[in-house]
Amino acid sequence: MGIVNVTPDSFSDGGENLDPAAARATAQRLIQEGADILDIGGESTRPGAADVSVAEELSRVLPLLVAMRDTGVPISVDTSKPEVMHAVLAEGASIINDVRALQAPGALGVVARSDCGIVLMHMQGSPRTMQAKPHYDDVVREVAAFLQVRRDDLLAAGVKPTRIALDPGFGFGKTLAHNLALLADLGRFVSLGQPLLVGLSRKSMLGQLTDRPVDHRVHSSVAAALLAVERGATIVRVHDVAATRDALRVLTALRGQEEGDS
Ligand code: HH2
Repeated sequence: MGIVNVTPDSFSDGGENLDPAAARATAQRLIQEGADILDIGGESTRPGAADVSVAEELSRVLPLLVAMRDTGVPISVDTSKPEVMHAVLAEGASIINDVRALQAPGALGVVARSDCGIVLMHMQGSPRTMQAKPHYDDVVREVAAFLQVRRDDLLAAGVKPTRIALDPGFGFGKTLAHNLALLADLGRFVSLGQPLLVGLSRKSMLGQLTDRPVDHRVHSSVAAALLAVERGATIVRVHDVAATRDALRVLTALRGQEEGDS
């Protein structure tokens, strides 16, 4: 899943795609590099990010969605607002990726009435405050329990399980230790029975581990994506599609070899 943030303030690509032609060029490049899905975001969720109105978010997301919807690559929209969900689904989005797991009033109903794919992500707190003092007694158990409840709420609303992917939400109300515990125990999330999406690309935990600024985290991001897929992730949400693709080709070849051996 290749990331295109049409925002002034995203932590990694903020401001790069505000011009519609630049946004299209980024999206086309990610497709050429091998993205299977494009994830378009119009609201930054980095720690401390400002709120964005429905009208503003739609004015950022819709032109790119309309430009890219006939490329054959499914478009995911990263949003938490039911009004935005409704509008982008009407304009051809295939997936709603919600870092707030459809907790906004009305959001669950909007996706349940459509046939879109859904990503439910875990976050502790809200972007404004989430990194202030994250606390868990058992991060893996609590995050898995939350995702299971949200998944079951969708099933109760009549959504088929094949439409739902889960995401532990790396960096969303989590310390480095929490993030590492989640990555080490990714199998617990796989055992919930849904495809697993993991987003570690260029995130601050990689900065903490490597002491590198955000534009020098490609190598650590590729390593993180590879480790996530090895532990069962089915979708990796990344900025650096070409580099991630190459790494995953090596893993795929190795898996093919191992299957041939057994
Ligand atoms: N991370 C970000 C945004 N959306 N969605 C899912 N499902 N999982 C994630 O880990 C995730 C996400 C944050 O990264 P980015 O979009 O690069 O930055 P920003 O939120 O500042 O736009």
